[in-house]
Amino acid sequence: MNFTDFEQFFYREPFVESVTTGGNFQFISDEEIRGAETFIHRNGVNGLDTYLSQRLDVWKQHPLDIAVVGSSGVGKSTFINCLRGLEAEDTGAASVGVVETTNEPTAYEYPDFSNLKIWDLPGVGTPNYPRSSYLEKIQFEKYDFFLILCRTRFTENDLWLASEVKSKNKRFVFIRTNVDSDLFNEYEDHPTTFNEDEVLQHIRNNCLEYIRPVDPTAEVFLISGHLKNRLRFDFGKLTETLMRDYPSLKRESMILSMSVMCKEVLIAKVAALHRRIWIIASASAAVAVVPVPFLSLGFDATLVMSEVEFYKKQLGLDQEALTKLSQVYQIPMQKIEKELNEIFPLQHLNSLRRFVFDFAKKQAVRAAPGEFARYVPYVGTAIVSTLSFGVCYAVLYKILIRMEQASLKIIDIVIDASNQMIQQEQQRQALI
Ligand SMILES: Nc1nc2c(ncn2[C@@H]2O[C@H](COP(=O)(O)OP(=O)(O)OP(=O)(O)O)[C@@H](O)[C@H]2O)c(=O)[nH]1
Ligand SMILES: [Mg+2]
Repeated sequence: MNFTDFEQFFYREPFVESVTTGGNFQFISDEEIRGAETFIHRNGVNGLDTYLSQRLDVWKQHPLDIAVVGSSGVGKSTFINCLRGLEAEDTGAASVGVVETTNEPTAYEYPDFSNLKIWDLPGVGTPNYPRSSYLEKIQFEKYDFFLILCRTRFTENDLWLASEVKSKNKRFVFIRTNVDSDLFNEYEDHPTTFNEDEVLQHIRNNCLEYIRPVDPTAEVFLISGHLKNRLRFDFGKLTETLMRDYPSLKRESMILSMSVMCKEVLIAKVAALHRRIWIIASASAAVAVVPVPFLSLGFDATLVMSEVEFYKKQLGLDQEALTKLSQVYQIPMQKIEKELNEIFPLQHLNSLRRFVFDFAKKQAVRAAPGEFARYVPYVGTAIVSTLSFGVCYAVLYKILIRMEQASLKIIDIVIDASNQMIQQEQQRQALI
């Protein structure tokens, strides 16, 4: 598809469903419905735009503190860097190495979202951190979630911590790091009978034998903490677990703070971003129903543009994220550009403002407000029937779904590249 064909196709494309969620979004939470209804009841439409725009940023005020715990050398710092999308040598990365040691609790913020902190904590049972004073010393109460890491087997101290966390009704998971090097060693030892799935199952069973007496339902996630392996093993399932079961705003905060690293995170992000669209469309319409002379299109450009830029960043399609990806997985930028051409050409991604305005103008001609009737009960006909609501909704929805497809494509490219890197590494090792 050439560039003009893409544009024609994009503008005419009907509302397609999200690829990752199959369109199965929970549109509006009860809290949000009540909030908007109460506001309109008390104040009418005036000021609704400000009220709703503020709602968009509420997740940033919900701090989340995740604790990463484990004995020295199990790979805590490496794992934290991987979660934050960083390699050991990147600026702001946690120090990693055979002699670097976590001596006291250290917080690592997410590059763009300071509300989410990952804490690198010393393991239990060292001279400075005996069991008797451990919980107090690490300020146990402040953490929302505990990730307990081991490299070979979970120790008595790890299991003690898990039972303490459980008894205080906090959440935890067990993580077994270094499975990449275990697999490699197994391959070296038994090249003729080697079977990756069997080895992984064996490691899993071995860990569960230790864990289950403490918690019969506990799971263990097998991972490699190295960034290039983050699409392998149980990393996706682990991030899914990390995003589940918080009160709604904390959950939104967790989802929007994570870097998009696998399909599981992408699914959660697209659903969370989709839930914001009606808010922006309503805010934009609330401005439009109050007559503003030069806003003939009735379209709150600033709000819409900042949301579209937010999508780009959230779904890992900004220049910085793509460049990083191209470096880590050794994928030439031209390949990324070529693959994205049919979905969302980089040209458009890099000059979104022009693209969005062009799209909004074309969309305004064919807007069909009836499509949005389901929102009438929440914000009223005065808002939903405006051209602004329809245009805004269509623009945001279509761009979100397109970016979702682009992000999925990138994940596929990365999986291929990562498999190739593994094969090359195995061949290189075989020659040594
Ligand atoms: N192959 C492989 N190596 C790993 C993995 N995780 C960590 N390493 C390596 O193990 C070494 C120790 O990792 P760190 O992340 O520094 O371990 P730590 O738990 O932070 O150690 P302390 O700070 O001393 O408690 C480093 O050389 C890492 O590169 C993994 O999943 N796979
Ligand atoms: Mg460390």
